[in-house]
Amino acid sequence: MTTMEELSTPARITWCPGCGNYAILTAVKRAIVELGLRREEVVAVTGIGCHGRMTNYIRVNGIHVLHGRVLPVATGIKLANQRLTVLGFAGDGDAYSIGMGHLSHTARRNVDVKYIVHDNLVYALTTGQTSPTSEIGFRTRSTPRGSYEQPINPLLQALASGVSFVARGFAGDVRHLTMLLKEAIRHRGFALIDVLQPCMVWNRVNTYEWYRERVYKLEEEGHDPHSLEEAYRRAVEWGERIPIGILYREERPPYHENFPPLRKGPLALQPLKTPDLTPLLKELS
Ligand SMILES: Cc1ncc(C[n+]2csc(CCOP(=O)(O)OP(=O)(O)O)c2C)c(N)n1
Ligand code: SF4
Ligand SMILES: [Mg+2]
Repeated sequence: MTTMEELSTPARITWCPGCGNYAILTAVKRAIVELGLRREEVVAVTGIGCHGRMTNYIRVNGIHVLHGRVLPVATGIKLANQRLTVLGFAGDGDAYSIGMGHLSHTARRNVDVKYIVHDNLVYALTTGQTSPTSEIGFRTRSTPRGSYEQPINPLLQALASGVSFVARGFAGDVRHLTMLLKEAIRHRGFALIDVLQPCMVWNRVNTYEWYRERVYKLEEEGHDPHSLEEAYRRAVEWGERIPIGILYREERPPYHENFPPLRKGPLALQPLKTPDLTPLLKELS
């Protein structure tokens, strides 16, 4: 059984003090420990951004990929070996800007990967520009007079794309986030958790205090996560009240169960057959 200590790495953590990424890191480690997963069977895929350092700070298999390409790489890993638990970590820029197209296709295929979006409503690593989730009026270096673009709603996008497990977490509540991660990992199929992640430097509006005054837990209000209609109704809530918890979950077969080449088991465990090309080469010569 993996312990919290075994999941730590000697890397010096360079996130700013108070950054919401610390809570996400702790929750992920706790979820792995509490689910009794072997760290050798967990893979973390990270995009480019402050969140991308997750692979440096957690001792599981890790790959740091191109900006916006977390889901294609995570899909490839899962299809090669379904025994692995594949966790994708992306920023709001990564996931909902350059990587947005991948969301719909991973969703419709129901690939069994877990997508954790560190949603700080800003491009942090590149020193503060608006992201697709920045609110109207949000002042950044790229929008000194305030953003004038309508933000996207990631939960609505996920529901409309057919994501089979849609949740929102808050980095100010590690215990609740751990619960969400455990449920997402247990879910058979694609799971998205959009995590409200305060950034201490580039977002002085959506702070821990700002969220604490607004977040409420869906499970404490009798929300039925099996109702798509209910999920849509909750997903549009923002401002005075912001729901966290599991918005929607649906049971349907994950991609690898329908994908014909995988019926004989994981590709990684199938024998390598080198075809005899001699007849073909003779025919072509
Ligand atoms: C293909 C490509 N385009 C642009 C960039 C520049 N870039 C690096 S990180 C980033 C955005 C980071 O914002 P986000 O994904 O929200 O991550 P955060 O730093 O907030 O965690 C951008 C645009 C890049 N590295 N690669
Ligand atoms: S800039 Fe923001 S997101 Fe990046 S490490 Fe600092 S607090 Fe965290
Ligand atoms: Mg961001």
